[in-house]
Amino acid sequence: RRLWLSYSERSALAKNPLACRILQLMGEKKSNLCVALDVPNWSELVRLVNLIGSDAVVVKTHYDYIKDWKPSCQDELTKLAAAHNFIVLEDRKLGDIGNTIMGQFETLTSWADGLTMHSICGGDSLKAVREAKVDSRPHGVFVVAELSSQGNLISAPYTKKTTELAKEFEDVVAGLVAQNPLLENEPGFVQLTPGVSLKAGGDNLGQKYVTPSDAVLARGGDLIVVGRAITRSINPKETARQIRQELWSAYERRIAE
Ligand code: 5IU
Repeated sequence: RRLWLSYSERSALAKNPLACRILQLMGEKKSNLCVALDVPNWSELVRLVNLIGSDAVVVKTHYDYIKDWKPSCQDELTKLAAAHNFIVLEDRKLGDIGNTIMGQFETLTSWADGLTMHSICGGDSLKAVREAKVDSRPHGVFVVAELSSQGNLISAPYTKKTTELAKEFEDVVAGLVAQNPLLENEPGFVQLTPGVSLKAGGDNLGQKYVTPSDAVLARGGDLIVVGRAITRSINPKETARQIRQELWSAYERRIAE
């Protein structure tokens, strides 16, 4: 079962190269923290990366959140990723016809290791990812199976169909973005779980939060996305360390069960 195996054991079972690399790096760094850097400008992103880059396995970006993003940021981010040994996930949530997705995937993987994507357009959009011409670095997509936001429109059948597509396209799908353990018998996939903060609750625009330990133990998350709890902390480094610690000890409890 996925939840009882260690990340290192699971890296050998992954069919997608990015999933394999993420699972391996989680074991090496002893971290299951993905930091979401939704910050208004590039200098703020660099400042935060230099503070928390060593604690995170994955840095999740929304490049279009950053007001002064320019093409040179791509190279700079690649250098920061190498210096702090993290993987870059652009949370672009692709969701279009196959041909469009193929072009977007080819362009964005010039700097992002992974991309998020919606399954709304069906199997052929994943076939497009499979057929995209990319460099030899490990790449893959995280497909949105569930959302953390209040009142979102994803239905149970949509979630189920999305998990089936992930299995059908296991070579390109690194995992699912999900709030519940959907692929319990598939240890090669990584469950990316956002909507996590120090305390349960939410914000005033529909985001819902669970705690770090609930994300790992109750929700089955492998790689846990934490944004504002860290980026808006008065001491981001200290908060990142604390959350990293909470996430990792929850994972250790999970595999010891
Ligand atoms: N994100 C979610 N929920 C989702 C998906 C993505 O919060 O269901 I799919 C993204 C949005 C944001 C980050 O970039 O994860 C969470 O940020 P906060 O921890 O600041 O809420």
